[in-house]
Amino acid sequence: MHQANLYSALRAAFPADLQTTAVEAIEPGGQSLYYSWADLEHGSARMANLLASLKLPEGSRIAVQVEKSVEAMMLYLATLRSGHVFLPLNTAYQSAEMEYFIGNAEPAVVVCAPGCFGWVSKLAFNNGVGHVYTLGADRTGTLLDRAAHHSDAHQVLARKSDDLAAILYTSGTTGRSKGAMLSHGNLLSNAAVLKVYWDWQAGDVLIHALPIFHVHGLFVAIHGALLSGSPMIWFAKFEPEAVMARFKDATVFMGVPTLYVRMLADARLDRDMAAHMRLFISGSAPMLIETFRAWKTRTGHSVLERYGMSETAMLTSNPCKPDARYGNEGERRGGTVGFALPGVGVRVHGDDGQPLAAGEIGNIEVQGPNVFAGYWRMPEKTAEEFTADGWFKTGDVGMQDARGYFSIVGRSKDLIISGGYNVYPAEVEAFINDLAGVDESALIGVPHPDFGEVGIAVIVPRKGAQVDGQKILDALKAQLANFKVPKRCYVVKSLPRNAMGKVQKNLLRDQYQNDFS
Ligand code: MLC
Ligand code: AMP
Repeated sequence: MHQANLYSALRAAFPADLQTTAVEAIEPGGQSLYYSWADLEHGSARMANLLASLKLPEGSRIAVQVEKSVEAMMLYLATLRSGHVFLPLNTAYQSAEMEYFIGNAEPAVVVCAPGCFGWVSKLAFNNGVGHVYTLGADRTGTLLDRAAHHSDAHQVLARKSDDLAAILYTSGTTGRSKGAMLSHGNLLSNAAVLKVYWDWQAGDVLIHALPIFHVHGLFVAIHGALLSGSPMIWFAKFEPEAVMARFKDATVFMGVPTLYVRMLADARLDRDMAAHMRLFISGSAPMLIETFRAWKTRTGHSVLERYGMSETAMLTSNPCKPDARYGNEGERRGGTVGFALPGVGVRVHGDDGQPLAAGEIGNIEVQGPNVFAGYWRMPEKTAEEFTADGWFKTGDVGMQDARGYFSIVGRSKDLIISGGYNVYPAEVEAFINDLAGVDESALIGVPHPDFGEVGIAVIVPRKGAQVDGQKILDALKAQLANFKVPKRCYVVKSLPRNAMGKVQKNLLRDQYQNDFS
């Protein structure tokens, strides 16, 4: 049953000549480092053999908080092939956040950046983790040292379709983060659908400039390229100028809207520069129609916007080209997220659970082979997020027009999406409320020209306490991932509340909506 292991499916798509380039990694100084398909196969085999030598129970969690590198991708592939569960963690997470993830997921192995070994290993060993390795962006660290002693041949472990491949932590509206459990079958079905829908071809070259600890960079981008045997041009960090300079050698680019906004800010972006490109894809956050139009005017390309989430991978997509099979004429409509992907059920229901007609706004619910198996060790939370007839409640609010295009118009979950990263107000507010002198707080999302949306904090001090907004921000910076830290903090006498006593965040959002305009 090898075929159900996602790695086997990816491996089967590698080109016949394994010595050709699979990844051109752009080093910090600008020089290129080339990895062949054989390097991916053998490098991941060595790491898989290292994991096998630890004699871990099948399905052990391998938690990874490292800078982006091709070796980090190999570690993901090694985890798949050895039948364990990959648990990627944002490099911005600090110790309180890491402690929660490690305590909750109970990984058998933690891999961290060499510079973080001191505090991460302490946390890990205190939580019963047996093995801690390091992996640096410059290919240093104990993971590669140890893996080098192992064979570069490895028999991929047989997996069933519903065996777990990865856990992605995603915060909840209340309480702590939940680990979305994704199976080999979830990920492979989604990758296979996107391969056809986005018309991946041998000859495509993907510019990979996203982080690899979330769905977009880890699954959508990497699976897309590997499953079509397409090489990648690999940037550890997004730099607009360096990325645009490689459009001439590439065909596909994926980014969150902020990346497009930043490239548009460069006056050199024009049709000539983008002439070799076939497809620009955006997702993870809404792309403003102004950005969509500006990109079309400057480059001649209509960005293909798609919609997905950690629990489900990709759900809807604008078309890549006209395709009668899917009943579309190929038009990519700005401001929409396109059609339900083949095999994926997407519906809009009212709060009463009844289906809504075209054009009516309601809750987006989904179903399909891509939908996750549930939240790690949280059966009650999992049950709450599904309807009685088995559809997953996305927490997104939207509509479907008469032609079948879906649009996301809001969220029923209290969530801010900033530069493509999710910020859960409840989590940040809990940290703020614990600070000295704070009585209560509200974190709200407001429009921002670069990040699309950013969080700002509105806080009420305790009676008689002197609270300084900047000091609050400094204190948060020391405890929270940087993208969760509010961009501004306002101290007020009270928060607006409705008759039920609930904070009226909509009024606060109205009040501060032009803060960054
Ligand atoms: C960085 N900062 C952010 C931020 N990124 N603040 C808010 N939101 C963000 N996204 C902070 C920095 O710490 C810094 O703070 C200040 O803002 C300026 O940072 P910068 O130098 O401009 O940031 P940079 O390093 O260039 O990163 C920006 C970015 C990055 C847009 C390249 O955020 C990014 O890679 N975003 C992509 C996220 C992503 O891949 N999402 C996919 C999720 S999957 P200070 O205080 O230090 O100055 C998903 C499902 C799906 O959602 O459908 O795909
Ligand atoms: P995450 O939990 O990080 O996977 O984020 C998933 C959420 O990102 C979704 O529930 C949506 O709210 C949002 N999202 C993803 N893609 C889009 C898009 N194209 N437009 C609007 N929102 C999006």
